Amino acid sequence: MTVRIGLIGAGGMGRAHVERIENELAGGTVVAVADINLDGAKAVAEPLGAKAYATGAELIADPEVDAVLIATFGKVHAPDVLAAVEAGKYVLCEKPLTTTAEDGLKVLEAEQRAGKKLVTVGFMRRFDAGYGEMRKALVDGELGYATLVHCRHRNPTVPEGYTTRNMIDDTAIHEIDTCRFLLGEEITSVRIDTPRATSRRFAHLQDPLVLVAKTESGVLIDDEVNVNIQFGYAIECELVLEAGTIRLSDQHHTITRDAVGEHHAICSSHIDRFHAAFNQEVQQWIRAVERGEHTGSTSWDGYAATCVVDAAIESLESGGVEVAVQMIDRPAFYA
Ligand code: ISE
Repeated sequence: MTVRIGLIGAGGMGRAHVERIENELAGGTVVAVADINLDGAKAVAEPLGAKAYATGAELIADPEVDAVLIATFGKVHAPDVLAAVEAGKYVLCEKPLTTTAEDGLKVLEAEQRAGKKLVTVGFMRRFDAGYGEMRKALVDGELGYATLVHCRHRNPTVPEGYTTRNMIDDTAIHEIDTCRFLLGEEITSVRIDTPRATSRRFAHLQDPLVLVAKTESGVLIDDEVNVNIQFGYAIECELVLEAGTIRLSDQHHTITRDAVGEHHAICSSHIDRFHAAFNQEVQQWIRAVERGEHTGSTSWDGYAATCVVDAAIESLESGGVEVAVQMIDRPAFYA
């Protein structure tokens, strides 16, 4: 069977997914594209012979769409995720699942009413080989348990519309999920530190900022979020265990030596840095949809990450105090 995918959101991320589904992956094809900008939807849909819609609701209602891929901005995810779940369709939604914990709860409730897990959140780092090795080392346990995780999340630049809130709910959310995934436990409190701001930012931004979090077992996480670092897209992560450390390597394949010195290329965005992880994520999702199964992170993961974001925003707005993360008990459905 070929999974007939409907894409909502014809921006850069949506187009990158179309490219991988049509040219790199097996088992799926994009049959419909929806975007609030109908011309944008048509520009992506027409070369594929796919249908174009101006709303996600119309695309979800199309009986020829088997599964839905949402790649719009976070704050408009909730109604489309809920509509897909209510239509009984599998949905892969880019992060954040929702931008409020309240909307996250609505998704959890709708999915439980549907009686099966239908929602996968696009936390693609879970499919990155390096993070996978780190997780395996933790599970194997030879180096003991984790005590600290040091993370750095650096973007070259961001557009003027990008807010300090987005540095948490759109950028740091990746480390929030990655640390939950690596450590296999929830984050219980969080605080935001605000160092001297770079002059290479739009004036409204607090850039960089550092998110400091603690987990149930007491692991301390520090995450430098720096969205105007200029030189490239750079993700670092070091796990400190009792008897060793594990550090994510850079993603270069070759090193050049010349008159300038020894150097290698640096990625420019998440789309190239995590290309292989995105491919794995979407390929596994297509295969799972074919079998009628869920794969990847759940809406619980999306909800839990949003609860940590909410606490971080509260800390930011209250001058950096440590804020306890509030979340409901994990329903047995997501055990
Ligand atoms: C973007 O949406 C991503 O998901 C990237 O991984 C992140 O680095 C960037 O800051 C976000 O805006």
